[in-house]
Amino acid sequence: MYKSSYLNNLLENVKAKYGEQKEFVQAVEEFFDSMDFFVNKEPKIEENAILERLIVPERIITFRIPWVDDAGKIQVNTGYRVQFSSAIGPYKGGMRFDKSVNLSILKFLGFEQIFKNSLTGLPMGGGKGGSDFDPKGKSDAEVMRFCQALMNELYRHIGPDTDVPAGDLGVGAREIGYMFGQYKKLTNTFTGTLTGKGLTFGGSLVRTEATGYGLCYFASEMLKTYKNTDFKGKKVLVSGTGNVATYAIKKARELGAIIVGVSNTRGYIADTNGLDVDLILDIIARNRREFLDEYLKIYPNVKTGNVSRDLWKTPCDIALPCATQAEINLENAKTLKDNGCFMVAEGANMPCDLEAIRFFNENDVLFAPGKASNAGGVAVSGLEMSQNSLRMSWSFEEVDAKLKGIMQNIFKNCYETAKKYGNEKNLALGANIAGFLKVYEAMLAQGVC
Ligand code: 2IT
Repeated sequence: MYKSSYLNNLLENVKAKYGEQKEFVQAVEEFFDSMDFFVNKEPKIEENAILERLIVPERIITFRIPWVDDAGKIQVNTGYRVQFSSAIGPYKGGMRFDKSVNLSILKFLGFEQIFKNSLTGLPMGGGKGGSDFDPKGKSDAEVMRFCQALMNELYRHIGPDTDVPAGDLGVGAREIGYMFGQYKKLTNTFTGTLTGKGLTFGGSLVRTEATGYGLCYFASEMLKTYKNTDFKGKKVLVSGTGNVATYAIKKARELGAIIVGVSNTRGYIADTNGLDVDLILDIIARNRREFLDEYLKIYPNVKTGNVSRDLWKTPCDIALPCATQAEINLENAKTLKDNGCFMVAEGANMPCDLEAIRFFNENDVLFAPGKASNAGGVAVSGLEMSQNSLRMSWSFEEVDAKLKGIMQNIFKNCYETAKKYGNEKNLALGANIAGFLKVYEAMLAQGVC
């Protein structure tokens, strides 16, 4: 129950109307947790129905994706693009290909993206899309035909000043390349309509590393500000073996951390003396799926198990959940705290559930919400858009320095906002209010639309 009856009524309506969209409802509730006293201080929010408007996407496109597999059989998937908010810029956000994809997940991701993109300081609205296509076991030719079939419909809804998709789970440089090729063919234009492109056709250096590196830059600011320390000698757990986890592991190690546990969907490995990071990175690059088996062949004595979330039972100083949503529940959160973990920074989108977040904030575990700490990926996407518009490309060092500056600014903005509103340790509060303010002012200025 909130103090604000406006928020209570709204949340009740959201639950009544979208009750079955549990991921979306959690994302809204997590955001409302930060809005309670703020909506009373700012009566214009209610007067202008800002939150009522913000929780309904401007547009949702759902479409059929028919494609032909290698056996000549016709397959049909569902495609989506949730164009959530264009208050501060063209819709911007990734495409996710995974069999779990549904409207609830894409609405939660699109909603988060509004505030995340706002926090980057770049002019990007919020959007998200994807398909229930399962890339596992598909041939390269099948992935290409699927991406082309998807773009045959999506192309009419996107554009460099309208909506700029990128990657997310299951969508990397290969998929972006195929989608870009088809978009270019259908529109007869060569524009920066997708980000995460290959380096030979408009992609930005550091886009691949950006989310994981950005997470570590943000976490470094937390360590410095709250604890007057850094990553050196800290024991770190990282979940996931995807793009975010890979570069988080790499950067954390570079900054002096000891990686004591890693997981994928099949289980985890842990060694409180530190895992062999070079070997981990080498296996991930070659054979992600057999990651645990390969590692265990060489280090048969490390601790292991086939339940991914048991990773969180490993004693650590810092946890970086980088796999996917709902990886850390209340029980995992309590175990982390009991075993000495003092800081959790989200690399994935919403890996901690609402009870876990509330537990961290109430029990003196520093917590960074993904919309702030994983914003590095979309920030470099924004820099890719700038480079495309300028018809220029910046060096690795230039983009990396800009990324670092953006992550430091996001931290500062979240921290100072949290402090201003009475709880300097609550970065979720800071991120939600700071991200919201820019969107809110833009919505007020643009009238009822
Ligand atoms: O969750 C995210 O921020 C992303 N998947 C990146 C989106 C983007 O447009 O680069």
